Amino acid sequence: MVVLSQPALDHFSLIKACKPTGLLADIPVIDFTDPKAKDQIVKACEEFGFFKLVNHGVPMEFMSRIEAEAVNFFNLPQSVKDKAGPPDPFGYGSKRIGPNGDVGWIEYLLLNTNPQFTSQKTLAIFQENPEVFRCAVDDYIHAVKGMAYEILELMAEGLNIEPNNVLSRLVRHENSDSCFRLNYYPPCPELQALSGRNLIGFGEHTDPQIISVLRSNNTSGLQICLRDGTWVSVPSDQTSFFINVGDALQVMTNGRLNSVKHRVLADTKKSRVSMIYFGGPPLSEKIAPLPQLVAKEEDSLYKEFTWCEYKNSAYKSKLADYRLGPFEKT
Ligand code: GA4
Repeated sequence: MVVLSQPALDHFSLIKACKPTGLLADIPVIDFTDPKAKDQIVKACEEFGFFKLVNHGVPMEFMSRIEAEAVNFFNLPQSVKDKAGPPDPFGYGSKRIGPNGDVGWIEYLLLNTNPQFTSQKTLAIFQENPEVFRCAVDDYIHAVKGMAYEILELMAEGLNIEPNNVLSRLVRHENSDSCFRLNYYPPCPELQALSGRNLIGFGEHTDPQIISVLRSNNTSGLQICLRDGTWVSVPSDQTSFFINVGDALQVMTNGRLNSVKHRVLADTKKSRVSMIYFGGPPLSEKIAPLPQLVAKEEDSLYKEFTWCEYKNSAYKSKLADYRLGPFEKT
């Protein structure tokens, strides 16, 4: 990683554009209506920790509505947006990601999906157009949550573990610690002057939760890291969802499913809008490899921890850190 002296980009990370290379041509695509979906999901999550979901049944209207509202928000004057920030971790953020010095070419809104936790700051997000924006967010989250539950149930069936809600119940729980992120990556015309370099919108990381459901507009930028360490670009598809395995699911499956490392690069001309639902367990939930996936006690790769412990530790880390390290058995 190199930091170059293009004044506007002084504090941002630039990486050589020659590698990563091509598009991920054989990205796993799962048709939700296919009777073989459960086995394909497991295979994709073992190999990549990532797949694209088509025929998902979520109306395109829900996606367009929230995207339009998000664009409206991010186009508001800076002073208005700032009323909803800084993120604590919820609220509006610009450039700074997390509490430990990470930066990216990004603006975002982070929301708790549990309305019980709505703070004054997050209410400020909806200030300009409260009814319409809020409703678009609620409808979208509701639809995507339902889909995430179903994916986790198919996953349990594909893994042959019972009951089939052993994973989904954590995210379905009324105290599930789930959140929702709206990202806006502005175009960066200055980048053109630095041909051969890419600007990091959101640095490499894995998601700490169980499952992440991402949808973006038609601007590419998302890249995933394959098991051999190569980065590949994921072609954008605004009608589909992209699903990530999170750290907690890697632990529960004793490493069988892979929490995928990913990042986002900024574009010179087009803005990228993405929305991600992160399905997490309740804070008090104990996370450990599921006994059905561990033949002998000594095969268990991870120590047991509560989701609260994992989150506290995650919030002390930097984006690119390997957060599961302290929870591995030695
Ligand atoms: C990565 C996944 C989600 O976007 C997120 C991020 C969170 C934040 O932006 O506040 C974190 C990051 C994410 C992992 C490590 C910590 C926490 C920033 C950071 C440096 C909302 C999450 O849950 O973890």
